[in-house]
Amino acid sequence: MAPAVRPAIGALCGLIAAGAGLAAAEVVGAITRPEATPLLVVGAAVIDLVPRPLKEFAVATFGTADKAVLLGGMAVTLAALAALVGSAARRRPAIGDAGIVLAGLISLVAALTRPDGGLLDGLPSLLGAAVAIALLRLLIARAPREAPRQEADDLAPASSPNSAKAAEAPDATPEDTGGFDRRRFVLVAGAAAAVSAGAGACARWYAASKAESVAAARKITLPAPASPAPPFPDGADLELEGLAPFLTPSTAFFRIDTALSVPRIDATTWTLRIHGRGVTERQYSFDDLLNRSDLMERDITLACVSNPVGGSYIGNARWIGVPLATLLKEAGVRPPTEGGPADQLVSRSSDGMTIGTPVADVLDGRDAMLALGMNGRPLLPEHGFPVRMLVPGLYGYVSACKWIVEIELTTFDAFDAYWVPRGWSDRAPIKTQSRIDTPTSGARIDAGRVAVAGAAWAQRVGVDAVEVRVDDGPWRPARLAEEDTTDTWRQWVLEWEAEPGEHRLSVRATDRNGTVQTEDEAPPAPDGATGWHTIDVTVE
Ligand SMILES: Nc1nc2c(c(=O)[nH]1)N[C@H]1C(S)=C(S)[C@@H](COP(=O)(O)O)O[C@H]1N2
Ligand SMILES: [Mo]
Repeated sequence: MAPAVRPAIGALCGLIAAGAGLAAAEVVGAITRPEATPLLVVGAAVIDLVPRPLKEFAVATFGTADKAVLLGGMAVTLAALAALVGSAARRRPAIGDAGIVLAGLISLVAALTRPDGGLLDGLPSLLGAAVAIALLRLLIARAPREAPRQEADDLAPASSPNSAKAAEAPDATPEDTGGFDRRRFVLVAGAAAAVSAGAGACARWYAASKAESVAAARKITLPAPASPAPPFPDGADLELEGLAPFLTPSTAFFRIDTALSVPRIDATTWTLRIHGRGVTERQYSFDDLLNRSDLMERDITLACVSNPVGGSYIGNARWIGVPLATLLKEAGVRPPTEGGPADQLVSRSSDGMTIGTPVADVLDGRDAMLALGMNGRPLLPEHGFPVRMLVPGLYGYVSACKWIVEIELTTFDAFDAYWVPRGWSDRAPIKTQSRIDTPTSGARIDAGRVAVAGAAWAQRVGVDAVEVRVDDGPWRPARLAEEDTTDTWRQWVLEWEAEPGEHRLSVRATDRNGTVQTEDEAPPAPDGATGWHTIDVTVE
């Protein structure tokens, strides 16, 4: 029997080779495009491919940490596969090559099929795979071999605890063929691991500093908007403990998107192209938009269709932007009712997201905008810097394209936006909803007077009433905070004399048309959750 490498050593070789491959890819990616490195492109492909139920499960279980969970899961899976391939490659080096080629191919295909990708995006995957193959072969060739057990036993009696090989490594066993082999291997493997870790870290650091310099180009001063929003009325924010503030700070604003790494866009080179049916093609730079004389400022509440009843994927901010209707009319867009040939506006982002919005909604007089600012500052990268779209009354996935670079006028018949083939409705107005913020579900509270408070929204129409029900009691009207606009959420509070025991609280809103929020429970898919937010509390 030929001397063999132990499975654990093979697995270690596989791990180091995989790490070195990823590090090499990071180095190449840092120079070409950091978004095109294997973990990110494969992760992005996974996000695009997961079936709706799994995506819903991930959002429901991990919330906005879903991306970290995905990357972590991929790292663990990759490590396990690398160990397997490495240990198989001990006897059959071709298996090692094949495993890495396969991984490289998956990564290559993922990189080249990214909507924002170019041919250069294949480089990190290719070079990473080449480095991993070469290193795995080298490590396996250098790995210490154990003699078949029979021979080893014959040799064993000669070695004593004081012999050189036992002293050099505490876990050395009599099967080792020699200290020299082992030391060489430890050196080579250790060096490979250290160089990979160092190079990977440097590449990451370099990519991040490049992104920072792009962000520095963001030292932009927003001009005073021609149409400012009046300060929101006194009393729109009840300022109660546990109640979400009326205006959501940008850093606390929910973030929902498919971008594994936040696109870093240089505003000085950014352009927006408007084209398609019934328009004269136009192109705008960031300065074109910033210097317009018709900037408007509006408070608009943005909700995600994935928001479960009572959930937190909703926020309210003060946005500054260009009136989208004006911009479109300049390009010749007419509403379908006036003979316009397009009924769908498709916005595209730098990372290839497509979002379809009814042209009629954008042109019906609501404050649809291309937002340049959020809460008095340029947009944060996470929320779409340099420019995003907003259309009051529509869920984010059919209206709020971040990192927007293109607007195409087309029809709903001709084009399905990203989420439509994935099982979500092509039209999705925000449904009337209400939420109890305080007390929280499962809370233990003291008997006596308790402020039950939350928010309600019925965008475009306005909230006219909110009622709270305790156990099987009657619906009691809550006190409404002042209304800012019909496009913002509205706070409410009910003073409740809480008596000891277990209690169940429910809330429902009524809009200005007199329509009561439906009790029927619907999940987020395909077009938004419904039902009454209900919580249980213990009063002591
Ligand atoms: N480019 C891009 N824009 C996007 C998305 C996305 O995945 N990519 N997600 C949309 C969805 S589903 C929502 S709810 C809003 C969320 O905006 P926010 O992250 O700023 O809160 O952005 C929308 N715009
Ligand atoms: Mo969303």
